[in-house]
Amino acid sequence: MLEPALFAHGALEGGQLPPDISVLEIDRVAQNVVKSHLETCQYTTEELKRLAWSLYSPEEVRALQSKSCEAMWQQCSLQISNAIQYVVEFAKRIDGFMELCQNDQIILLKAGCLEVLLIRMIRAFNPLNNTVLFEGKFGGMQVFKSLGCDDLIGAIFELGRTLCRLQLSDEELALFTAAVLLSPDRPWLTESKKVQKLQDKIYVALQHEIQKKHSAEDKLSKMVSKLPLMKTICNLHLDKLEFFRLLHPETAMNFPPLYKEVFN
Ligand code: CLR
Repeated sequence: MLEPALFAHGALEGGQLPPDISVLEIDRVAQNVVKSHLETCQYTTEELKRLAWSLYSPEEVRALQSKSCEAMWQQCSLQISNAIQYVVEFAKRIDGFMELCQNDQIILLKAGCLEVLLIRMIRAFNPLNNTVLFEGKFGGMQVFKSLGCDDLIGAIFELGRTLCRLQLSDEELALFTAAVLLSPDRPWLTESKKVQKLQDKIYVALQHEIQKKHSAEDKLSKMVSKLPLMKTICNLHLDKLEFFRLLHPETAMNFPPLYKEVFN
């Protein structure tokens, strides 16, 4: 997804709604998406605030760094797989998602769930010390050294930092992740028009939400401008996974089923 079609014809300028969408409907969409997000975000804001104090000690960092590449990949894929389960649950609770054909549901989840995780990551990312939540504690980029993917990790942390600067609220996060999930331009969708309609409403709701505090055009375009970096990260992840599979086929075979299913 690059520019949502809505921006192209200026339907959103000046706070106007497209003629076929009512304020009531937009409120309903926003409420549903925000509720779904809060019910499935894995960690509450309070939990994360408490956890921010538990950092990996230098000894623990050293221990993680001296793990084998295979063991660390296994651990990361398990964490990612757990987090994906929550994204799947989020998708299912978004009005309209379950009404799409099963084929399209799977396509949207497979294509979008890492992007959603990367956006969700900002809740569990501390830009003050450049750390992220991993297995219950916060750690910096060094923690992931044994993966042998410094470029990928570097890109993920860079994204974390730039997204944090936008200071997204949980409402904005909820609507942005829903919009990313419901991208009508994913390859092989059979009912992309239906997906487009759902995404349009979500973007209007997001616009509406941002306008409560900021000039919406500005913040929304900044959010949308991070999508290419996310796509790059997703492709880099697939490259690394493919390479890892070649080197360590037995370990890759034992990755969590959900992780394998989404990224096969
Ligand atoms: C993202 C937000 C979710 C909870 C969550 C679970 C697993 C975390 C992930 C967050 C952020 C990125 C993360 C991941 C586990 C491993 C991965 C820390 C916090 C790092 C960047 C390593 C990536 C390794 C590659 C091989 C993909 O709600």
